[in-house]
Amino acid sequence: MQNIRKEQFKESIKDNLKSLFCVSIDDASQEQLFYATSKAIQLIIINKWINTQKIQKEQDAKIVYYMSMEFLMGRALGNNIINLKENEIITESIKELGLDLNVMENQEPEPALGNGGLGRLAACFLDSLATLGYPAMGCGIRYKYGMFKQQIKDGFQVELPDDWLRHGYPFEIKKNEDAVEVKFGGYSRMYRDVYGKVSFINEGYQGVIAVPYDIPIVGYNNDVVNTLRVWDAEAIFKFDLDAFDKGNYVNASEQETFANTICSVLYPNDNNFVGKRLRLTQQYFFVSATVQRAIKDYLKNHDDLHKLSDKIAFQMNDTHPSLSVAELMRILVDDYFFDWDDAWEITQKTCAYTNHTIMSEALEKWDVDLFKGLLPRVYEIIEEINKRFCLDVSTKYPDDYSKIKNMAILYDNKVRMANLAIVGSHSVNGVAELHTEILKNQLLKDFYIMTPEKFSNKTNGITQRRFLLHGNPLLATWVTNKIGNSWITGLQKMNKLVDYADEITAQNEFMDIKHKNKIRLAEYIKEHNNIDIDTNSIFDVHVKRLHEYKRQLLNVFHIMYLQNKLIENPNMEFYPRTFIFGAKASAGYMKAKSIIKLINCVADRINSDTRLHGKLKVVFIENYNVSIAEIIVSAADVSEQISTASKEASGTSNMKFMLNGAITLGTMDGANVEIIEEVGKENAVTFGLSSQEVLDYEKYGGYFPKDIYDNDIDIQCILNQLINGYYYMYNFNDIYNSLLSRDDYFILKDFRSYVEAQEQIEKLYKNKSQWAKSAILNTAKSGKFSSDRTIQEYVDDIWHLEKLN
Ligand code: 26W
Repeated sequence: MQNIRKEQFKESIKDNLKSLFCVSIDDASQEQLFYATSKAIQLIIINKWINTQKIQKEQDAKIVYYMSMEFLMGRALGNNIINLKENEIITESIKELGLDLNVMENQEPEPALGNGGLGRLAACFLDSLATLGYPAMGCGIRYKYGMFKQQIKDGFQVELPDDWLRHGYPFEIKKNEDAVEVKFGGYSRMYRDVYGKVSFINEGYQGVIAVPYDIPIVGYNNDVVNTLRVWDAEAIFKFDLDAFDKGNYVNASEQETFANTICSVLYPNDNNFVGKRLRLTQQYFFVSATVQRAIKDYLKNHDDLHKLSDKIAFQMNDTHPSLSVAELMRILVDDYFFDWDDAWEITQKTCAYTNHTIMSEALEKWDVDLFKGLLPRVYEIIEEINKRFCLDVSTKYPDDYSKIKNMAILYDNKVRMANLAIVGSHSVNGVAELHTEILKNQLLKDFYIMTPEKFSNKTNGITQRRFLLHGNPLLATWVTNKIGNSWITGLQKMNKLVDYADEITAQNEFMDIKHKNKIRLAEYIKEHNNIDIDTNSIFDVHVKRLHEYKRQLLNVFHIMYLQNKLIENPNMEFYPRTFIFGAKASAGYMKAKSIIKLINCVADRINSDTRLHGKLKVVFIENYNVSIAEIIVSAADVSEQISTASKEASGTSNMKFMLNGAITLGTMDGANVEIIEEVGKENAVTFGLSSQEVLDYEKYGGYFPKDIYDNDIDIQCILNQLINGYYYMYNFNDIYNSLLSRDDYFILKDFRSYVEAQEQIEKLYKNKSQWAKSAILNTAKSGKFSSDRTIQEYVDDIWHLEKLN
């Protein structure tokens, strides 16, 4: 039986090579082999996919639509092979054909349809939903160009387009029959129907066709295949001239340009609102398409939209899909003639919102004129929602205008998307305990006081299938040998490793695997950066988006400090260190780009300074993405999680590092707090101001960085090196000036405490056995941070889904 299946699979690859590329297996390029193999795997997936949809229909199961502008999926081939039950058959067949799976995997373009944490979380959630067997569809945008590719030229970041679809993507399937029309602009006209009832119709609009492409999400070892649906825009005339109202467009090519622009690029902004019309167009485009399609599908098997929330949940991933609230209202009121109050009840029961940031510059507030011009009818709906909500508020708090000021959806000529999402949802959640407390007590305090029942916490998680089973096969096998494989779908089982933490052989094995992973990363660095690094040094890793609040600058200042100390005192006691960075800066974020240049200047200077005898190395890994993350995370000794307390909602790389046995060096921020709670203070190193201290300083206008500078010679030396030509005559006046005038992220304030924490790390690392024990305990105690746990909480408290069976 096994052999027959293997032969079939091998034939399928060969057939694909012929039909797709007209080549035999001997002449095929690696790229063709990747594509043909992926198509063969897709065929196995499709049977399960069709079956999942059949069961879902028969069971009439409730489904969650996870609405997100970003899905940072990473490569699919390897992950699909792992999650499919046919894992062994596939890998053996590939071997028997003489092919190298690793080489093939490296051919896959990474669908990088996300910036960072928010998009990667969405991808982990889809993996967990499928693995737990819950009906779910991820809904987003099929950006033609995903996250830009980063090149470092002369130390500077250069952005190149990521043309991931150029050679086609083997796992997607276009679904023409599920296309819908989305309308922009024009005006809304009131009319009376035959019964005299007032209704509204949108006229003079510009329409585009939203066409979905479906990508399978394979559950682990359970035959469930869910869907990631990404929408593309096509001009109407191209799609079907007769079936749709053509509107009053000027000419056909204008239509096509408009359609092509909508899904052209992913905005590379993370935690920073820019307010561009095209971004709002993207938001409405995918929201409207998703909501329209969901209702049409619901009505295929149901006739009462009053019961919509029994079968559908819309989860809004941050405020980017907040328009779901208004769009659902529009459809119910305008297209299905619902009374406002009924429509509102349905909408609130169906929608739910997750907040991912408290950074004020990240909050979406659209200019009213821009909004009205693009979405006139939706704006009217929002006006009505706002009017009724403000009436509620002023009835409840007649003498307190501050309540309206804070909670109104329309205020100061802006449409406030967070307020729209909160008002229109039955559930609002934060992504870590501390973050949720800050939402309740600070940012969203008035909403919490008014509707406390809406608020809950859902601490983030990550999928162990990608970040251990796929990314770190050596450790995955070791864990399975020790405790069995139940951790793959039940990460709490990792706790059994506690029994091995004190065992010397287990410690040696664990650190040996870490060392092998360090060699794998060192080879990558040699190949890509041409830097030799010492695999016996401490690998201290800081990888995430470049943002001032994430404080890569604090890390660099400490490296400069070490460099100065080592040059001053060559014989000082020092354990060799390799500092590894990876980070993309938003293209327009000048300060972030300066910090990248600084890291590279410091790296060049240190790596070539013979006085340091190779004890200190600094590496900036270009184009940090999911694939390289898997390699980096498994090789890390120290996980840098050093955000200014209160600013990082959760962080999720902290969890990936913990799972892979790295020790957290962090502030008491986001999910770090819970990581430390799980693993114990003695197995992590913390430092810095608390979130309350930061919030208190901010309340009273900050602190005086100049006082710290004046009293600390080491800090003076570092800051002066930024501007005195020390780094190849390149000056960082922007960084220097802003730090000394207003250090918004408390870098100088936390510097000494960070230095001490780093000394503590060195001390701990020198005790090999103690370090190994802590590393094992980090892996052992990572159970809470599986996205399987997070998803189960969303299901129990918010979505109330039933498993497919
Ligand atoms: C409008 C511009 C913009 C773009 C992206 C604003 C905000 C965002 C995201 C919400 C930023 C983001 O990715 N937030 C991260 O979400 C992760 C998942 O919950 C958290 O772990 C991170 O702490 C948070 O920064």
